[in-house]
Amino acid sequence: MISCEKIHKVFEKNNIGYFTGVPDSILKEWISYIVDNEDKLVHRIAANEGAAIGHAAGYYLSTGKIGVVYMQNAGLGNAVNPLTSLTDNDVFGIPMLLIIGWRGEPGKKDAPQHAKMGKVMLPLLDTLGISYEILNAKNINDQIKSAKEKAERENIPVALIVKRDFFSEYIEKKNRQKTLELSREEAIYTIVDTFNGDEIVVATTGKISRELFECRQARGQKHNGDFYVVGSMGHASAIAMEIACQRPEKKVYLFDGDGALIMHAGTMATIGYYAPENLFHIVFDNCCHESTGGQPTVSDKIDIATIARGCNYKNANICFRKEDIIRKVRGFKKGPVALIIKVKKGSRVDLGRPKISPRDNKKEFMNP
Ligand SMILES: Cc1ncc(C[n+]2csc(CCOP(=O)(O)OP(=O)(O)O)c2C)c(N)n1
Repeated sequence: MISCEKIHKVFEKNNIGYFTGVPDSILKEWISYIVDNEDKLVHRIAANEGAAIGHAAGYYLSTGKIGVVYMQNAGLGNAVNPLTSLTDNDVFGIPMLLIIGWRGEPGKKDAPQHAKMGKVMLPLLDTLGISYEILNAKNINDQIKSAKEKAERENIPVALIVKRDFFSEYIEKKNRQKTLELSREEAIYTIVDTFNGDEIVVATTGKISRELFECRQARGQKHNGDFYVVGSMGHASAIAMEIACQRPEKKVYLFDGDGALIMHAGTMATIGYYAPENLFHIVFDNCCHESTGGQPTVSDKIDIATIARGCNYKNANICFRKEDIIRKVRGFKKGPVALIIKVKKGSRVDLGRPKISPRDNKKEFMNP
């Protein structure tokens, strides 16, 4: 294990002060440290990991210095295009460091959506021609120094892989909690309690799917109307839109998060263009990536309802209280409409994961 202070001393010594990315729970402590120290370093919260590569490229192009891109290995998928067509030495040759959290490490227990990338991450980096090292607390000085030197010498991205429990606990200094009443879980229960049992719900990655699953259990309801998009962060919207287009007789609810929505926000334009009347896009907006440790998103300063209207949604509203949620959801008629529910950060410590496998979820969903 290593403390966040210690790794940052090493970054400072190597004149590295630019950090961008999308969070991962393995990197939780370290990203909290970065957020707390934004007065001493540059931090850009990226929409997705591909965009983070773009930010670090822009930083290098304008300063000649290398930046650090952090991500969960799931995000390597989002980053492959800029890693092959922007930073690669066959194209522009742009150096940077990639710090990648290793989910789904073979032999370690993890959720099913991480198994494949966990297995193929190192071969994928080999295929991309990206050299890597697995970070080791004892060698951290040498590893960061030599990765930086290699990146600069060869004009390439170099990856440093982080295994679970690498960073020691870091207690956040900044209080990032908003003074909001409603929890995301309460909001989910409130909506589910308005249902008549015939709806389809497509739920996004992370705790939104986990809370919906537990809500169904607690209410003694079946899961066969729910599709839990446990991986593929940001793509629940595309899945829900198509289901709504193909099943016009059903009301389709998309349970989205602000982080997931921002990650692939372009799908809002596609939804607005095809405009399925039976699609109701609910965004649980806690201004953070709560599922990976509560790191901020940029949603605090953007107006998702206005974006939805600009994307040709029929209507979009923001609400804060249970009574308003009930009124709005009961009033849903013609979609696509968006309802942005402002919820506080946090969740139950004993929150479980869907006990149904993704394949069984698919089977039940397709044969209700
Ligand atoms: C491509 C990709 N990048 C990162 C992650 C890690 N991840 C899982 S859930 C999550 C946060 C989602 O935030 P949001 O949609 O706002 O929902 P919340 O957790 O706040 O309910 C992140 C970053 C991932 N699964 N996939």
